Amino acid sequence: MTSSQTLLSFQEAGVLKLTLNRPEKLNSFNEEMHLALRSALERARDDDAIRAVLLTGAGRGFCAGQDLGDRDPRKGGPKPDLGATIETFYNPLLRLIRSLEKPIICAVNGVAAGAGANIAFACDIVLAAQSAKFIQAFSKIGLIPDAGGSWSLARILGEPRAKALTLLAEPLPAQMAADWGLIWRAVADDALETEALAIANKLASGPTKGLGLTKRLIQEAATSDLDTHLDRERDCQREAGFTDDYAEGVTAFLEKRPANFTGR
Ligand code: LHQ
Repeated sequence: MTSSQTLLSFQEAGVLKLTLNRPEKLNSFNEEMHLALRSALERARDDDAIRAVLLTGAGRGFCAGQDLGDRDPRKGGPKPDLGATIETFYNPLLRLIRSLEKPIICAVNGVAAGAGANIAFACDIVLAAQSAKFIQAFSKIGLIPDAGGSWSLARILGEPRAKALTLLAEPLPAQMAADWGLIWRAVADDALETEALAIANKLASGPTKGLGLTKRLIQEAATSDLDTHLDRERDCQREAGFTDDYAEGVTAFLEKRPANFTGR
């Protein structure tokens, strides 16, 4: 199933596989790809049959951030309002990724630069091919790390590494990204697709409500105190306990058989 030439979309067994598809531009974002990705994620949010999303890139790159050819300064004209681009495209995308109550698996198949790297870091489980690298390319063109990068890098890595990565814009190899806790795993290039799909399939046949609430709680932890968070755990556990999947999980355990979760 293809929704746009710039984004390949394929749905099977509860997994929505999305492939950024501008390989000749290392899958950098133009408006069309932004809109296609946003509407695909909105569909994932609204369609109960979709229980996990797998995001990857076509060709040798994952995503090189914004298409820099879109605003060629050599053409003259007024200076662009990049804040408007962030407000219109990147911030809604990041909010969709983070608020989707279904797991998003990201398979970083090659270089991830600028917003491309930070979109990957916003996903829930990130696998990268050993040959992939992450580049905070922003400082090379006089910009600041966007797509949530200045937030996520500071939180995950702490100031020293976050500052060096963003100020120097040196490539971070996939294995080091894994060693630093920025991603889940670096895997052999030829194993990436299979391993990412296996994780997506596993999560798509999991207890979707409980997984979604888990994602939300882990994210909220960054900005809440323990007391508040204990209350949130109580509320979310109550919600999880009302699901059919909880009853099925316990029944399956007692009957010594694999659970058959339906996502309800
Ligand atoms: C590209 C791009 C690209 C267009 C490779 N655009 N063509 C938000 C708000 C508003 C505005 C600004 O930005 C943002 C957020 C951002 O993401 S800012 C950061 C934007 N991204 C970058 O600065 C990265 C630019 N790309 C690179 O530095 C390199 O291409 C990397 C390091 C990613 C890969 O290097 P190589 O493996 O050597 O590949 P390459 O440079 O030869 O690229 C291959 C082709 O892809 C090439 O086209 P060509 O026609 O010459 O074969 C590039 O021009 C094109 N391409 N990135 N972002």
